[in-house]
Amino acid sequence: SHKFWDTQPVARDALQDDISKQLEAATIKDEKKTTGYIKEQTVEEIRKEPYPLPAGFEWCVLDVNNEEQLDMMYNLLNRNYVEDDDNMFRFDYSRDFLKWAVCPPGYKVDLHLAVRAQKTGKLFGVITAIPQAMIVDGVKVEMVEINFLCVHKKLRSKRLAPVLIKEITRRVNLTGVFSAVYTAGVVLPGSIGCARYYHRSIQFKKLVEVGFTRVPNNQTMATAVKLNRVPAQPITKGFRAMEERDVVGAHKLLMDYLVSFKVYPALTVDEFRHWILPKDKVVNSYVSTSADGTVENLCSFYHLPSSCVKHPTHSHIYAAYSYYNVATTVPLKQLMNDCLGQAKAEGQDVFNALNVMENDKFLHDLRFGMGDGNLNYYLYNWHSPDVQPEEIGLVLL
Ligand code: YNC
Ligand code: MG
Repeated sequence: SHKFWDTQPVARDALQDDISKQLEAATIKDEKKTTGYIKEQTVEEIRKEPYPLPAGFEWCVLDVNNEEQLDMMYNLLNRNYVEDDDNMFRFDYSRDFLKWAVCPPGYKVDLHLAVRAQKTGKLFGVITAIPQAMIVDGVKVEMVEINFLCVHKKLRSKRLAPVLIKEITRRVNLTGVFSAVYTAGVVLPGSIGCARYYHRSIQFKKLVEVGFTRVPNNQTMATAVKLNRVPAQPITKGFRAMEERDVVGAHKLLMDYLVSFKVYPALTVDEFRHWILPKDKVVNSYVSTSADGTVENLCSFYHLPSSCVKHPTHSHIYAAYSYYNVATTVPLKQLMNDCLGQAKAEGQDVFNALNVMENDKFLHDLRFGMGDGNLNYYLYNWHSPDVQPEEIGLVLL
């Protein structure tokens, strides 16, 4: 049972429930009532006062355009954010990445929420929300994306996370938004689907040295290195970095493509420009166009290094994460192979991709290996049918 989550407007996990509940879910599907609020609310009925914190702590917001406050957020996450199961690696989102991730068009500083010690001002917790309309089973709904929930290691298991979640929810609700989307490695109530990470080695030798991967039993280091080579030059004709002049066409290409998925973001042109236009060491994107400039193919990845927590010489694994990709005039596999080449040129050690959208079409042939651990997709206060990974058209950072 979940002391906190059982009180929240999220779908109950059919797998953990009894058969009558599953039948109930099936009935809802038959009536085609697959999507809608779980709990109807109005702004007027939302609590006006912040939730209380334990003695000695207070709420604050983080202005990430202020270097000192950005540093505080960066340091909390760099030391306390997500680690792998063996505690060998920890996400090290860069400062520039964090600014980009929490400041899309329409962002609100009030939703970059933190908990600090009253006396010292030291940060002990953070959670962020950014606005994003989503399409769920064909229905458009205003939502926020929740990310960067983190509690300092010294304050773990003291029920601070539910307070952070309740307070961000209250603040979001006061803006007239009542639903949210988020992903997490852990299994919690409210999951609508589950995807898996796959990893493609680029700097194979380094990945072995840091303990991220191993030389397969039937291979030598030299053969493994050879097998993981990527094209030095793109195969796709006209493949180049995306530019401002491509934005409108690439936006149309992506949105026309995303319509085929059950869950995807309803990106405006401005949001698309923010998320996809290249930003050094943050996000890379590439297009190819027809002679008249029509964007025909698009691929992209974002930069999320991990610290090697215990390694004596290697400080980081540099990882590219597959973002949004659309291939219309070349095979997706070819486009992504070109993308791997660019990731290598950008200094990446590994290329990661979820088995969402059509990624399954290239994962095997391009030598991606299955990771351990799932990424669960969640909706807060919005009914959705369960979705298979290939029905998900959303990648969160
Ligand atoms: C988690 N990741 O189940 P129950 S992902 C949500 N997301 O509640 P305590 C989580 N809930 O089961 P700790 C969660 N992890 O009793 C744990 N919980 O009902 C639940 N890790 O709280 C948990 N970042 O404070 C339990 O736990 C309750 O001290 C226990 O803190 C948890 O950003 C955490 O993995 C994750 O920093 C902060 O372990 C801490 O352990 C930590 O005693 C490393 O909490 C970093 C890490 C999570 C990354 C992410 C998405 C978060 C989504 C949050 C939910 C948003 C709901 C929608 C809100 C807006 C609504 C509108 C409109
Ligand atoms: Mg706690």
